[in-house]
Amino acid sequence: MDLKTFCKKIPKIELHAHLNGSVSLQTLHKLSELQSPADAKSQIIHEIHPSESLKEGFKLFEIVHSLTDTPEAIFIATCDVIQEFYNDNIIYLELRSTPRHVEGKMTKKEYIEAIINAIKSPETKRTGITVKLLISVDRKRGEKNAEENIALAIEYYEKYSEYVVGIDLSGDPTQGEISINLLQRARNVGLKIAAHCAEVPNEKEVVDILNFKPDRLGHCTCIHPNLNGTKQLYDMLLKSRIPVELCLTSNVKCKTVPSFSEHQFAYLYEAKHPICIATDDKGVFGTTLSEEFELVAIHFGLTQQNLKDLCLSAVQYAFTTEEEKSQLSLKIELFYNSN
Ligand code: 6MZ
Repeated sequence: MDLKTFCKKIPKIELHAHLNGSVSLQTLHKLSELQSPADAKSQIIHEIHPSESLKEGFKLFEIVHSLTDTPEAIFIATCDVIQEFYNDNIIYLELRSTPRHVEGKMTKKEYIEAIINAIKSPETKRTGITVKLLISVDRKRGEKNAEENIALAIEYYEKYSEYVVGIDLSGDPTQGEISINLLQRARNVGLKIAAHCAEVPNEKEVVDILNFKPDRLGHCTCIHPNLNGTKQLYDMLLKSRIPVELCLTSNVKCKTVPSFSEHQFAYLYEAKHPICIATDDKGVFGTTLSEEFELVAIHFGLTQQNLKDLCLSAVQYAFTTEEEKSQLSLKIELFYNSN
């Protein structure tokens, strides 16, 4: 079996996928048809092509947001994203999303419920994929907004702990600032914490995040063993043993990493630090998890066995029960035994 086919066929675990960043062009077209002529964004959609910089990526999120501004649109977008991950042989998916209030159209609660309804829908159940939700806090929107999202995450975790499992701290890394300690409230009730970390250089924030000890970290692009001033952060990261979600295409397209071969995957993998491979925003950056697996195999010489180990270790970092982890591991083992 060639590498591409193999990477597609492995049962995979996706732990870092932003809902709106994952919406495909096909779904955006579908959503634009739902809008009234006055709102129609079809013109804009023709201009969408995978982002080539961090700034462009964040502009694209705004365009996607303008099309996912009702509970109906969020429901459709979530169903489609889940189906696309399923078609790429993802067996366990953690989606993360920032609840939005759109005046006259959608409340934050309706936003969250639309996602949960999509996860619970018969279409999703039929696939057999397991889907969980992390509620995101956008660093740009300030502490009051963060507290509101944390309160909602706690409320929905108490009602739907089967689906709502964690909080994600994200948003444009060049804008705003949120104290990670705000998330302690969520952690106290049992929600897991995933925090974007060092996507751009920010030593003080990285130290605060590492001291907080989130359950997982996103990116850690600017914690490099050989760059001036970051060696100490790198040692701190390695000592923490906190799993890092790595998104190669996203980082290279955002130009926070110069090339695939220089990606932080190389030295974190070499150091045997816990890592997993993820897409980040498969729509906005034009990728799939299979392609991300292919990239690590090509650029870092990983064997089929190494790819299996990556899948199995991702299971261990998932925000789910031990029982579910055993079932996921079994599916991966079964695939390897029969291929
Ligand atoms: C930081 C990111 C991100 O929440 O509307 N987001 N935050 N770094 C990244 N790397 C490129 N990619 C996406 O999905 C889109 C939102 O996810 C966050 C941003 O806040 C973006 O607006 P949702 O579903």
